[in-house]
Amino acid sequence: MDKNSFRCDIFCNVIDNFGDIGVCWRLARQLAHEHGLAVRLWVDDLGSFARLCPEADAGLAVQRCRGVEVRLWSKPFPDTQPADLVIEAFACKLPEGYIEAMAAQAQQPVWINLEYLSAEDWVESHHKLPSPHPRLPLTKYYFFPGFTAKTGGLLLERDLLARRDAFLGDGEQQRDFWRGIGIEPPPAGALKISMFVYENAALQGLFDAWADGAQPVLCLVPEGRILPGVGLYFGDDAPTAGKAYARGNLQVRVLPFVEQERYDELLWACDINFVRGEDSCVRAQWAAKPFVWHIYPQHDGVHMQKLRAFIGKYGAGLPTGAARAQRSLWEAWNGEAASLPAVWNDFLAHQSMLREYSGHWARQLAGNNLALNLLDFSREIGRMRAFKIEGQ
Ligand code: TRH
Repeated sequence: MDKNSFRCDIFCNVIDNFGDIGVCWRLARQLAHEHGLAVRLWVDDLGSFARLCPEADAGLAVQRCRGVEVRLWSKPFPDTQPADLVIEAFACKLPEGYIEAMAAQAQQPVWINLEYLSAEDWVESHHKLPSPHPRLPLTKYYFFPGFTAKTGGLLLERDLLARRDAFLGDGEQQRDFWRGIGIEPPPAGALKISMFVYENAALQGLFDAWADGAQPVLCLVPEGRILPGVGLYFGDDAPTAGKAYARGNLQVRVLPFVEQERYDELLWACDINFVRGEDSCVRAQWAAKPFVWHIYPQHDGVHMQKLRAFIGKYGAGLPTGAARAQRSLWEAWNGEAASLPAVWNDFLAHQSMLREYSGHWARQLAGNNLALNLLDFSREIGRMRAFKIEGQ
């Protein structure tokens, strides 16, 4: 790392699950690897981080992982020189002392609040809005990821789509993937489905549809919150990674949680992906396969508005029948009363159209790259004029 590199601090407060750290870790790597920034990732839960990056030591307050300096966000916060670019992820509230130190810099850092992803229309008008500090001469700027040109776009590594296409075009890589997870490559006629979701009562009806269906289904379930539901269906009160189950035409394999960089292969290898939260949902879009989104449930129910906003944007380019099939399954999976076998069969009937469209959707989004937009915006704010972005 060049000692003159621009420095970036990313702050991540892990609320629950893996989405907050998932997005921050992905962004940190991208800024370091593709744009030459010296990145420090401050995270308050190294245990969660170590699940995504198993080489990390959850007991170490300072360590280097994959070209990023990973630091424990401890309380009290250590005295530290603020970076040139400061990214507060998901309004996580920076340490007071750090904010004071930012204000005391001769050249003030660019301070960005990176927000959650939403397809709602209001995002466009809130993207890049300034928020002056009430007391100090500092301004924070809101930066919203999104699906339209007037938003910050989505995280996408420079080589991801080429790696995906190479994987899909190479039988040997695919066979290696199946061997790597300890499964014989499935026969051509089997429908391969990945299932990374929250607990969901609708699972039982869906498994019934697959068990009774005409086509063999291989369902790959990374360990996580849905496992008790899988165990309930198969009468196993201790479902764990490595276990296999079968009923009728359905086979289920429970997979270990893998490091973040390997999760994409699972999405590429499957025909249909069930995903959740934020980051896995974006990865499913880059995988360009039909997918089903289990949105992160919020107490006040606002998640259903977010779900409908995305369904509206995504479905706008689909023919009516396919759009209806997608909407019905997504709504049923997210808690709307419906007959799961019926909506599943309708979805499956539109599989080839949904597959074709998912490729079109990914190509359309790929030009709006979040990391590039973030760096361009940082320069626009005017404090990083001399900043040379690598890789442009
Ligand atoms: O874990 P999540 O449910 O995270 C959620 C959401 O982000 C939500 O918006 C947020 O508010 C909440 O957390 C607090 O789902 P998400 O976003 O898909 O993150 C999962 C991460 O885990 C993603 O980066 C992919 C990664 N992953 C692996 O690294 N290995 C695996 O084996 C699997 C299945 C996932």
